[in-house]
Parts: sequence; C-alpha cells; structure tokens
Amino acid sequence: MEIGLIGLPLVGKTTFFNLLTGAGRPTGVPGETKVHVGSAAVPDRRIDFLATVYRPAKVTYARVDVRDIPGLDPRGGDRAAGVRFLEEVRRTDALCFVVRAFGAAAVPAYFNEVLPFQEFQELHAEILLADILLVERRLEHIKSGKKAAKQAPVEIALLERCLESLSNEQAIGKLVLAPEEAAVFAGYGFLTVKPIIAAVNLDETGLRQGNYPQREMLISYTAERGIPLVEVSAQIEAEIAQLHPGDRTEFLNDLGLEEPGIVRLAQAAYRALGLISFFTVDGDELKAWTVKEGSTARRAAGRVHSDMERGFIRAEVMKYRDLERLGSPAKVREAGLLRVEGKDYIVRDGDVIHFRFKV
Ligand SMILES: Nc1nc2c(ncn2[C@@H]2O[C@H](COP(=O)(O)OP(=O)(O)O)[C@@H](O)[C@H]2O)c(=O)[nH]1
Ligand SMILES: [Mg+2]
Repeated sequence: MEIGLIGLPLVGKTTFFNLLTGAGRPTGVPGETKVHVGSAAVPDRRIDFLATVYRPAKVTYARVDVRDIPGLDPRGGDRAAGVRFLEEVRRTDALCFVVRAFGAAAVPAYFNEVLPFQEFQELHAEILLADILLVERRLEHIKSGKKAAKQAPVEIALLERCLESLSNEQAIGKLVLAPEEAAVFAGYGFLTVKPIIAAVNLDETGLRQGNYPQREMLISYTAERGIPLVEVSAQIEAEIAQLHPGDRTEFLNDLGLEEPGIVRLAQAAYRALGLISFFTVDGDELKAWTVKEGSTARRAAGRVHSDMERGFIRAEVMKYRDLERLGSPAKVREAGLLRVEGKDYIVRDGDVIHFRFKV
C-alpha cells in the first residue's frame, strides 16, 4: 500500500517526504526529476498507552509506503515529463496533494503569489483530465466497432456516466455501479478512483493564526468532495524533529498544537488507504499490524505468520477502549470483555488480538 505525494514544484513535497520517512533527500531542487520511495511509521497514541500496560522490550508501529513524485508542471510544456508523472501516479494506491501556503520570499511561488486553492485545482484538473482522456479513448474504440457489440451498450452508458462526473470535477470512485458494470469499471484503472488527501504546507504565521490565503475556498471545495485536509507546516515540523523528544511537548503547546502535524498527515494517509490497525503482544514485542478494513481474523493472523493463518483455531480479542478504560488485561478479562472469536470475525481498528493456532 503506497501513498504518492504530488504537487507543483517547490511546495514542500520532498520536505514532507523526508519528515515522514527520515530519508534526508535533497530539497529545493528546481526541475527535480527524481522519484523517491520510502516508508513512514504511523504513530499511534494507542500503542504508546499499550506500551505502559504491557511494558514490552520492543514497540513497532504500523508503516505506510510513500512515493515522492516530482514533475508536475502544468505550464512547463514538457509532455514526456507529464507522461512519466502520470505513470508514477498510476502505480500508487492513494494521493496526497501538497499545496503551498507558506510565504517565504526566498522560494519562488508558482503563480507568483501564494494560491493554495488554485494549486489544488491544478492538481485535481490534471488527474480529472487524465481520466477524461481515458474515457474518450475508450468510447472511440467502442464506437469504431472494434469491441464485441454485445457489451457495447452497457459500456457506453457507463463511460458516459463517468464522463459526466468527471466534467463536474467529481471523482468517479463514488459512482454506484451495477454488478455487470463493476467488473468493466475496475479494468479501466481510473486515477480519480484513488483516495485523495490534501496537505497544506503553512508557515508559522499561518499556523498561529489558523489562516492563510484561499483557506475558505480550499476547505469548502475539499469538504464537498469528502477529501480530508491536513494543515501542517513543514518548516515547524523540521524544527520539532531536531528537538530532544522531551522538549517537544512544550514547543507544541506554545504553538497551540497537541501533536506534530506530520503525525496527523501519516494517520490521514493511512485512513485514506482504507487501512486499520490491530495489535499483538507476543513475547517481548508490542506490534501494530496493518490490514484492509473488513479483513477477517484468519486473514489478519496471516499478516503475523502464515502458520497462524493455516493452523488458525481462534482469536482472543480485547478492545483497545476496554483496556484503556479498565487499565489492564486482567481487569478486561474479569469484566468478561475478552472475546473469543472464530476465523470469520471481522477485525476492528484497535483490536488487541492473541491468536491461537496449531502448527
Ligand atoms: N519557509 C519555508 N520554506 C519551505 C517550507 N517547506 C519547504 N520549504 C522550502 O521550499 C523549497 C522547496 O521544498 P521541497 O520540499 O524541495 O519542495 P518540492 O519541490 O515540492 O519537493 C525548499 O527550499 C524548502 O526548504 C516551509 O514550510 N516554509
Ligand atoms: Mg522534491
């Protein structure tokens, strides 16, 4: 599962990539063409709490893969770069649009001023346009008679619905499809089917004032489309990362923040991918595991070890909330809240699971 960072040049993509992955790639590179890949830990307060309960020797957070994709320059006129950009976008599972809301005169702004909403629209238009072209090519292909005539009417109607959605700047992931349409649809590989999150890169003033140019428009456009928006300052995050962990809370409090923005960004990316975490405590390790929402206990066991999936007997499940409320596994058990579940149990976000299996 991978999330792609995309945005206009010099908006802070690589800075965020470095913060998320700890990679230390060069930033501020004009005309950057290098793609960076890495993986980011997804911090989770629940794990921190569980660590105080179980006192494991080792704590492992969930991770999400990140791809830093340069090369989007709508006015640059470099077609080959545009094609490469879309190829990179195509291989990701979700997209994080990074837009610039920081002032810094030293970094040239794409539109000569700070216009994060306009940037967002440019990005969205690029993705919508790629899908529109895909639909049009497909329609041409069918109408030219190269396609078996029997399915053609179904497909034409479907494509026309897609086109209408796209023309209204609506992603097509939310179209309701009949079963015979769903299979055809899945085969297209549309880009606007991918979940999107918006990351607004603010400066300290913006962060403190809770405001920046075009904020209202950006918020209403994304809210209307169900796109989560994370406001975060790359520069401040970089300063936080330099601090001794003990000094971070005070620094954050001073800014009126509860936790680093990069944490919210990682978590939003994780949710956008439709992922949930469950936890295991085994031997000395407390670990967060990642599964798709809706996964069964048996499938989840397979994440931990293939033997556990094959020899699955049962899952002993405690809810994180019960542990937090009651304070210890013993108390959860006493309260009768340790559930024994079978292989088809649907794992919930925050389940603390002990798998029983035979080898
Ligand atoms: N002042 C300020 N500069 C930033 C911020 N984020 C990024 N920059 C600078 O903007 C330039 C471009 O950043 P970079 O991450 O390379 O952008 P990319 O081209 O989108 O990958 C670099 O010189 C960064 O140091 C920020 O929040 N505030
Ligand atoms: Mg970059």
